[in-house]
Amino acid sequence: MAQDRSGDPRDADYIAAGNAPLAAALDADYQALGSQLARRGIDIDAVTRSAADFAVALPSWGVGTGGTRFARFPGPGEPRNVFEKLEDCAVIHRLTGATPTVSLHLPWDACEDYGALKAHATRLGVGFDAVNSNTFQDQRGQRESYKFGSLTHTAAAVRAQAVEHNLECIRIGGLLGSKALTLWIGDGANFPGQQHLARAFERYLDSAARIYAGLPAGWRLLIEHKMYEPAFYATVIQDWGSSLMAAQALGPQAFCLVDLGHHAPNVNIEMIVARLIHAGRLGGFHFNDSKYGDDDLDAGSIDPYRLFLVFNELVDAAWRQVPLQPAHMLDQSHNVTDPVESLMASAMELTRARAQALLVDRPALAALQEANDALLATQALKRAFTTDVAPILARARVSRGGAIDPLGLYRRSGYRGTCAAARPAAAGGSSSGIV
Ligand code: LRH
Ligand code: MN
Repeated sequence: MAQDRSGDPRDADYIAAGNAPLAAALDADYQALGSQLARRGIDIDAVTRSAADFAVALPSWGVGTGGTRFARFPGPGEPRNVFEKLEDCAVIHRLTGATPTVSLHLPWDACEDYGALKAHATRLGVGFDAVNSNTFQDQRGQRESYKFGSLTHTAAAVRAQAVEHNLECIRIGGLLGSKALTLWIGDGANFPGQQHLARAFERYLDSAARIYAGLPAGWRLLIEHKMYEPAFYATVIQDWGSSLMAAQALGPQAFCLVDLGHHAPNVNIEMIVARLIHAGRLGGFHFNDSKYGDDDLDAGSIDPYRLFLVFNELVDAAWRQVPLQPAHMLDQSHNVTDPVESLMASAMELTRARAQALLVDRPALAALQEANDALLATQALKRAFTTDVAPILARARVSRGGAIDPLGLYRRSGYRGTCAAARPAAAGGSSSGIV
């Protein structure tokens, strides 16, 4: 019978005690899946080791309750500052074993002492992935407004301010051990004629080159495209083509970041991934899911087959020995769920999609593709996607000191309640805005 006492979900003994009652069933399921996969010529332990090595970065802005332009309904025990955000991220990593780093957003996560922040993270057992700049909001006391853009604004003073902010993000990231800057700007136009489409792109390239010049050796600039919002007619970096052109113009440290929610419905995102891999410019992902727009829903919650097909392209490239090190990051907004639970579920969905992609019989698929055997070729993918890899995922988590049932153990731990007591809610109830 699962342990029912509450405890610290980051505590190894608490996790082990929570796993104990579930271990025998996991062993039986793992053995059964192992013999099934062996009949398919697949070594289950090899897949489990690879699943255990998979890591995805957490969005610091994702551990607080998100909102829409209509409303935000804060949940209990919200993190009130970046230190508390890291504590929640550490819970997710301890229970899943798959989220060792956090992607910060500046100035949302600005603090007095980044040395203290780094020490806090080290104590919690987490590190830092890409830092995100923010020139899509005006901060209190800011000299120049970003109302009509930032890096592509017609006024040099505004562009200079935006460049300076990005260079400051690189400096802060350097203090924390980050090795990448994610550059997403909302610059664009709401009406035809409002902006000169070519000159705006030229201003982008000029400003981005000034940021690129500030990149330390070994750093990457991750250019994030987005079809629309906040601009509703034209966005300067609107699609993967604009992003790729910019990366190629800037230099070898510039790459393209694919946020799954930044495309028109039905766009073939795995095809975009294949093209960016071909161009040698696939720098990373913001994983989430969506049904209509940039909904920032939990990864794999709407279209898990699409997520599988994206990882199928990544695993296929690795099989073809294409050098590839994309930064895997989540970028979600949790409006109606406990953010810790959603981020754990999403980290597990990514690990699942990738583990399933590892089950594809690639030599057989290649032969079917060469033979134009469309039916058996697509069946080869479906067979992998429809394999229940849950025992592999659980065993991979345990091998990382994680939980067999992260969501169950998290709920039994009473962590959210503990946070609600320790973090009295800021006054002011539901406000608009995503974070
Ligand atoms: C833009 C975006 C970007 C972040 C923001 C929080 O929609 O995906 O990656 O800066 O969300
Ligand atoms: Mn994003």
